Amino acid sequence: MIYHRRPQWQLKENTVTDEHLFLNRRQIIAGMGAGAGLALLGSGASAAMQPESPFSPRPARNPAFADPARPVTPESINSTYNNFYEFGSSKQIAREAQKLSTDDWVVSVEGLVDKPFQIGIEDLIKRTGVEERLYRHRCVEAWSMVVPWIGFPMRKLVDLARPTSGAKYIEFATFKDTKVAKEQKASWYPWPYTEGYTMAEAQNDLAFMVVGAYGKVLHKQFGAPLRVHMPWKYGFKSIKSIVRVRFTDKRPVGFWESLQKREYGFWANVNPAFDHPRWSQATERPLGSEERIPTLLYNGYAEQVAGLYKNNDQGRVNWF
Ligand SMILES: Nc1nc2c(c(=O)[nH]1)N[C@H]1C(S)=C(S)[C@@H](COP(=O)(O)O)O[C@H]1N2
Ligand SMILES: [Mo]
Repeated sequence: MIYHRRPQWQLKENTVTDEHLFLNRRQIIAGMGAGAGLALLGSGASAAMQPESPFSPRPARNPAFADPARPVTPESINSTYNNFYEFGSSKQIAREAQKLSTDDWVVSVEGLVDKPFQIGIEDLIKRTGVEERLYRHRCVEAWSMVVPWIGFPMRKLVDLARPTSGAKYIEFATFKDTKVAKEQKASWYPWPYTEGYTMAEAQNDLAFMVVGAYGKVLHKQFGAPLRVHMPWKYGFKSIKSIVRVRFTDKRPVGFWESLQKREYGFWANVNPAFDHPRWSQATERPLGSEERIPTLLYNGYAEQVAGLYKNNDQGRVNWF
């Protein structure tokens, strides 16, 4: 393992997150939408603060993924600033997301596998075990965060599923239930949300299945009870609230890719040198901070993942 090496891009101390900046941000948001904005954010925050069951014992932190070289984003910030379009297109969906019931959650494993099967989330966790990892997350909208996730390597899910030799890609799908997620009534979106990766990406050490954060069961707004985190890819690749895993020989077309493939390509690897048509990707704003910091190639994970793409056309690897 080489991950213990101190990253050379260790950032300056003045990027440290400060709670009072969060208060400023709340005031700014409240100012934008008059009273309604404040009420919405306030109620979202209180819903988000409902105590979630702690993992006990608290899973051990994997030392290979313990140094994100940036401060961990306070839970109070990133549990009230989310992208989860099923529940609305604003960032304040935490309250609405509480409608999701994660009881008796079953994940279906399908496609090019020895034998398709369904597995309950608790069974799944028993089979894989869990650990804590600190990961950076970079949204294509140019904000970022650091989260102490709890979960297991995606490779363990692949091993459990036993894909056939014909499987070239893995595809995940989010739940679809218009009674729970009102935005899924909007027919111009290709619901359910889906995302896919190559088998090599899925089996990379960094590819992570998430079931918790901050020592607790995953908040609903974070994508409970099971989501992906691919820390070297833009955030939209990290699909939430998964009900289906499918192995296939055809490259899957994700939710955002099918809407706008010029903006949200299959690879979507973080690359400060390639701008999104609407946002520069050169810098980012860590949540809770007003400062912009440089964005790093592969979100700083080049050492672990650059080898996956050596045969890609490097000029286009970012988006296509
Ligand atoms: N099902 C689903 N998964 C999703 C999204 C979504 O809208 N629906 N948004 C994506 C985007 S754009 C980002 S940046 C991250 C945000 O994760 P967070 O809200 O936990 O910060 O989730 C990703 N996964
Ligand atoms: Mo995103």
